[in-house]
Amino acid sequence: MSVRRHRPPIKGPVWIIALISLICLLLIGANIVPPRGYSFCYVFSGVGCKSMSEWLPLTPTREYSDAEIAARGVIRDILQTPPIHTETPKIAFMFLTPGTLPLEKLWDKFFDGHEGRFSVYVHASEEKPVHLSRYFVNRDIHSEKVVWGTNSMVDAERRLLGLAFQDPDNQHFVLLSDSCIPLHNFDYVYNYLMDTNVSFIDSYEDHGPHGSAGRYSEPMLPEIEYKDFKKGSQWFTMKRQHVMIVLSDCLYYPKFRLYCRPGMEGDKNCYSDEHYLPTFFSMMDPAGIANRSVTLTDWSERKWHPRAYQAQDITYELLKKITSIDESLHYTSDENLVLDEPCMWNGIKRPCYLFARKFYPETLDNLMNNFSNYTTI
Ligand SMILES: *[C@@H]1O[C@H](CO)[C@@H](O)[C@H](O)[C@H]1NC(C)=O
Ligand SMILES: *[C@@H]1O[C@H](CO)[C@@H](O)[C@H](O)[C@H]1NC(C)=O
Ligand SMILES: *[C@@H]1O[C@H](CO)[C@@H](O)[C@H](O)[C@H]1NC(C)=O
Ligand SMILES: CC(=O)N[C@H]1CO[C@H](CO)[C@@H](O)[C@@H]1O
Repeated sequence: MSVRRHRPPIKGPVWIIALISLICLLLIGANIVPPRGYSFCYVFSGVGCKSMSEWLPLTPTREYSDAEIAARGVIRDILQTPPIHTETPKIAFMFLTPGTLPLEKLWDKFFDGHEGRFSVYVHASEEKPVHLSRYFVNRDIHSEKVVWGTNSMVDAERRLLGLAFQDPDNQHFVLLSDSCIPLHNFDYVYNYLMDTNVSFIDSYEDHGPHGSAGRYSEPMLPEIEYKDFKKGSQWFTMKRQHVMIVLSDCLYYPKFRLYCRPGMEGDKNCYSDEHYLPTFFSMMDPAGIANRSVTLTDWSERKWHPRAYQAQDITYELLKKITSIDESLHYTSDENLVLDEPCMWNGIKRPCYLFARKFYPETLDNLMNNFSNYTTI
């Protein structure tokens, strides 16, 4: 079931990046000075937008702006470019944390013996972490303050992606927090993520007050329509092509930056970490995402914060239960509707979760002692 193939290195991505940079510059220019009537299509083709639009396969339901046509064209091309497989494909594990990672020793155990197949990045937003594991030493990236619920969260995610993207061996990218634990052993996680074509990005419709009804606002138009606005957990895994389209997005993210934030229009609170990626990917590559997260967050208590596990909760039964869940539940705020879907992986039903949160620091010893037992369930 392996999808790894070896191709000679090609110059394609260099061109793509150059093209993206050019288009970003043009888009920034287009946004500063709205140049109605002057289209940058001429810059490229000299033949005008009419012939340009002839080769666009999409039939838009409305007329796209120049910036959208450009963005969609670039994104389509990136998605159609086959991934370049390197000799040593790696998974980038990107940790978003205030400071020292309390469960680092558990992750050390998880990584042990798998050198060369992963890389670690730590974004510590409050204080410089103390590292106990050799896999984490010198892996702190430049970081900035992260205020919960604001765009600084998405900025930090993009900063991690941008840095991890520098290593061409990184083929899949995983976002984790300081309270996340691995639920399976390294080989299981590696194969689950690498032997599939999708990104595990959560995306679903919630028409309630904590979904589009309460959080969408009209200035997002025309690029983001009400029907496009999706919700999902921020804890994603992403394949390399998807990272490329996120890093090159200089049209849709600015809309969220401006119009999806706490205190919008007086009483609206929008949290872009729960909406930007779910919306962006459901618009740009709906079939390329799994519409579910592989990180378990237990919302079953339906409180403002998810359930957090303490030392006495860590039993064989609990770990067995969460590692075997094979249906994903989405709790919406739309009359408390719960959406229940089987977790599919390459067309077969499999356990949903590779990671789980939130685990208090005090759970470390129990998890360490039981790691080799529960990860082989
Ligand atoms: C992934 O996509 C490629 C072509 O895009 C296809 O040949 C391959 O079978 C796919 N792999 C899986 C596991 O779906
Ligand atoms: C994810 O949901 C979209 C609809 O929003 C659907 O088109 C797509 O097929 C789904 N992806 C998978 C892998 O099921
Ligand atoms: C893990 O622990 C449970 C409970 O003690 C035991 O029943 C099970 O056989 C163990 N599994 C492995 C793989 O060691
Ligand atoms: C199932 C299992 O192995 N449980 C053990 C988990 O770790 C604690 C100590 O940290 C042991 O007491 C349990 O027996």
